[in-house]
Amino acid sequence: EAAILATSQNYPIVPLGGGQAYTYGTAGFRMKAELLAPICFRVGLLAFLRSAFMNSQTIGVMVTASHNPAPDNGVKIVDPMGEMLEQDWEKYATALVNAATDQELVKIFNRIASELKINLKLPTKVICGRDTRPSGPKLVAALTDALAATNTEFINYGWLTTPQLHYLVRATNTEGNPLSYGKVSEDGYYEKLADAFIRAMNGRKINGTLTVDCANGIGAPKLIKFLKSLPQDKVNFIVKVVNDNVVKPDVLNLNCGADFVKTKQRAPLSPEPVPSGRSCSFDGDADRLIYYWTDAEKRFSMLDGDRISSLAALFLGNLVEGAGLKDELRIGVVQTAYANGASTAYISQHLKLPVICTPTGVKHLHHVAQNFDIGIYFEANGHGTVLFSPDALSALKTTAPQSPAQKDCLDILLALSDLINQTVGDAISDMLLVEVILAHKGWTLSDWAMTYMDLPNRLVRIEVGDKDLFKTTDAERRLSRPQGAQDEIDNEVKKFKNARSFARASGTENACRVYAEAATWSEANELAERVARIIE
Ligand code: NG1
Ligand code: ZN
Repeated sequence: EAAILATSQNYPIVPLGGGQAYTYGTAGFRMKAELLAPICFRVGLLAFLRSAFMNSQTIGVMVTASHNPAPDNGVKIVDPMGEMLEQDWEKYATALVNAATDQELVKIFNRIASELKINLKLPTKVICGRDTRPSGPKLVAALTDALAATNTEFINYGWLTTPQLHYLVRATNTEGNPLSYGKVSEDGYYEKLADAFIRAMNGRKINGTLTVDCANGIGAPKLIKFLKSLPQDKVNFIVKVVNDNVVKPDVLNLNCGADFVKTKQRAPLSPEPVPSGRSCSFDGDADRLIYYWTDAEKRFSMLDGDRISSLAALFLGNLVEGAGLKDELRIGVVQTAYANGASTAYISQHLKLPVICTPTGVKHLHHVAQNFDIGIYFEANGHGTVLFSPDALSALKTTAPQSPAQKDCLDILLALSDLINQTVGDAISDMLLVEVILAHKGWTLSDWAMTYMDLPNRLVRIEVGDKDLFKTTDAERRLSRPQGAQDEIDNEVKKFKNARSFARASGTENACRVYAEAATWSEANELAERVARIIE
């Protein structure tokens, strides 16, 4: 306690003006990096409490601002199984960070400990990673000070992608037990992926070169390490890594990366695209993935999170059928309201798989996906993964194949359960999944895009006086407040064919978002503008 009080003096919290408080949002705490050191110190205290509360299990802390501009940074906590911090604890994070003085901080710290009956004498352990932002080391230093003040064992892994940190947290907590997630090292992560990738390929060949835009972020050096660890005699995977400048801080996420490609609906400004070449983009911490190509006429086509999700659903559904487990394993897909309506129709009507819609933010999707034996979830922005339940894993391991074809399906499914990150969306792992599927199907990106036609759509960001006036129901698809607004939206939607539109307050920015889709581009635009006028 004395140590906390003494160290805390070095990290005075900067009050936000206008009665505003810091909040632990969808992505933890995220803002201009200058404000973050005291927040990281306090998040360190919370990580200590969480580790003690979880009976000395290891907790992770990731320092990153993902796809946001280089001057931003952020910090978030990873739970023992590699999942995001349990939602119930977000309020404790918010309470600690908003304590106005050092004394109040200690008071809140003690109040949380006694409220949750946490034994503060237990040994505790925290591991951390950070992206390539230059502000990272100072923020990790603040975290280190908090962990020293609480006598917490601490490993700083330095540069990691976000999903690598999630991997390491789970691997640490399952080390030496039958559910071991892999070796507790960065190399262990590459070994696990490389081995699973080769098994999942099952002798198939990959066509052509894949160009990977790493957003000038952490994905670049990590992807290069992975490729070095991949035995080239076992799989012919030719990758060209571009936008890999992690030395010049201001180019991070600048005119490149998954968020740029998805929101601007265009290829990165550089390099010049190879006509009809296969490309994909990671975001700044390598947890999002978007595929695309530009044809000889310079027409751009994109395959986003909804496309990855429906591709995975198609392939996994066929494998489960081929493995003879169709009646045993429940496959389902989880999306948000931003998923293109054509993808929802394709999955539910053509693939005949259940689709569930949840509020925005991967933690919501993740939890719902866990209710399936094979739960596929992606946000349209390219963040997502596929979860295999313990029942699914044991069925795959214990089913005795009656034919070589059935054995192949079982082997490939098991390989995919190792290849696909089970903790969080992972651009490297998801990219390998897509490459496996395309190789098995012998598909180009345009073959993949032909599975269905996306509905034209438009997303608009609207500055509003107070976004908290906007409340939603039905997984954010309808407004319950302000009163009457939803009736007005319904009234506009009615006037268009195949149309859908909704408005909600952003969870990460001080703004509202309006989404609209319709049968044609001009109608989607027109509908978005009309609904935007209702919101303004
Ligand atoms: P908000 O700002 O709540 O719409 C955005 C993205 C989400 C999610 C979070 C966290 C859209 C429309 N929204 O949320 O998908 O990724 O950021 O990064 O893309
Ligand atoms: Zn990210």
